[in-house]
Amino acid sequence: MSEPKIIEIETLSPDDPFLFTQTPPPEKQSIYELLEDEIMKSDLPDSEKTKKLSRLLKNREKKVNLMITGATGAGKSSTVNAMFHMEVAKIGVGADPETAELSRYELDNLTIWDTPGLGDGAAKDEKITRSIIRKLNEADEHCDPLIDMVLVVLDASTKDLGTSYSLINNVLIPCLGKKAAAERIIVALNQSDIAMKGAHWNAEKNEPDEVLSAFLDEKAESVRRRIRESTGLDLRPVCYCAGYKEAGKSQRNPYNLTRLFYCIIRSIPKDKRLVLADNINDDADNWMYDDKESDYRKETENEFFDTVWDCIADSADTGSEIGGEILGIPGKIAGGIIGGIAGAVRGIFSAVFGTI
Ligand SMILES: Nc1nc2c(ncn2[C@@H]2O[C@H](COP(=O)(O)OP(=O)(O)O)[C@@H](O)[C@H]2O)c(=O)[nH]1
Ligand SMILES: [Mg+2]
Repeated sequence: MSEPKIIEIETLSPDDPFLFTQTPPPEKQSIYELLEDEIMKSDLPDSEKTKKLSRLLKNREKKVNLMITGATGAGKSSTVNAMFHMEVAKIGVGADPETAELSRYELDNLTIWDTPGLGDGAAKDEKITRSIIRKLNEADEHCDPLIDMVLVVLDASTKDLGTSYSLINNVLIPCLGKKAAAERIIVALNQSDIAMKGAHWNAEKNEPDEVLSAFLDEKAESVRRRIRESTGLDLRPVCYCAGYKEAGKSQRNPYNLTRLFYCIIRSIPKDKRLVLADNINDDADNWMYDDKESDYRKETENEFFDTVWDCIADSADTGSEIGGEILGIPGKIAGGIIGGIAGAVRGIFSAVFGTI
């Protein structure tokens, strides 16, 4: 399993002084390498291969920055650990966040900004809020917003969500503006398993029974209403369970992590999504249980296939895709490579998700 390459406490100073790197363990083959292989293996003319490889290389430079925020103990670290190939610090015990500044975790081109929880005192809250606002206003080297999306983790098992509402309604949405907020904020209700104090959770199937499902729907609806009434923005929360694995104790697998991951990839710019494919946690148990409202694993795979196609195809290929005859030879070009690419994407996800 890969480990985060860089772990650092964000100092919010402009010149990032504390960068240190660990030697990464041997890598599994990345999606970029698989795609490179497919392009090389294809019967495309050499000039086409070169064009496609160049596009792929450009795409490989993309970076994704996710911010994860919410109250202390909501399950932010657990969520990141379950979803990605990184062990994010310790899973918190106790209520005291170590620092009032943001922590940064990096794995390849994926950076996660973890904010300490709010609600541990007004002075601390103000400091954290200011750090969040500054980070959300930061631009990357292309003058695009640095933070691609914000995941707000709420604890479904608590009645007191006041601090989280205040964070969403008074900080995140006003800071991003309504349009960007609609696209880039995901509200997620974690700890669905213990939302009714542990009752109505079917441990064998690792899913809520009907009573708990209805309770969670109502909880999600009430969160949605609170945000809409205050900001006019309609965000539909995802109920899930990050699960836990503690040595010597019973283990609980994640639930609906597939749905959450699917929402996350859809919320980040299309040309950056491959970064996530490369860093997804490949423990199949983490992706086995969900509400089956949709086939999230299949949809995720499709989403990535579209992304890959967009990233290496050019206008001639696209023309051939729709027109077929219009461009003649490019039609063949598209056909000659599309199967290999679909296979590579499917291969990655069957390995990660276990089946498909
Ligand atoms: N029952 C249950 N416990 C969870 C879940 N997610 C996290 N936890 C537990 O909640 C506690 C706080 O989690 P942590 O990830 O450190 O929260 P953070 O402070 O938001 O980073 C830990 O003891 C976790 O094991 C979940 O989905 N279900
Ligand atoms: Mg944490």
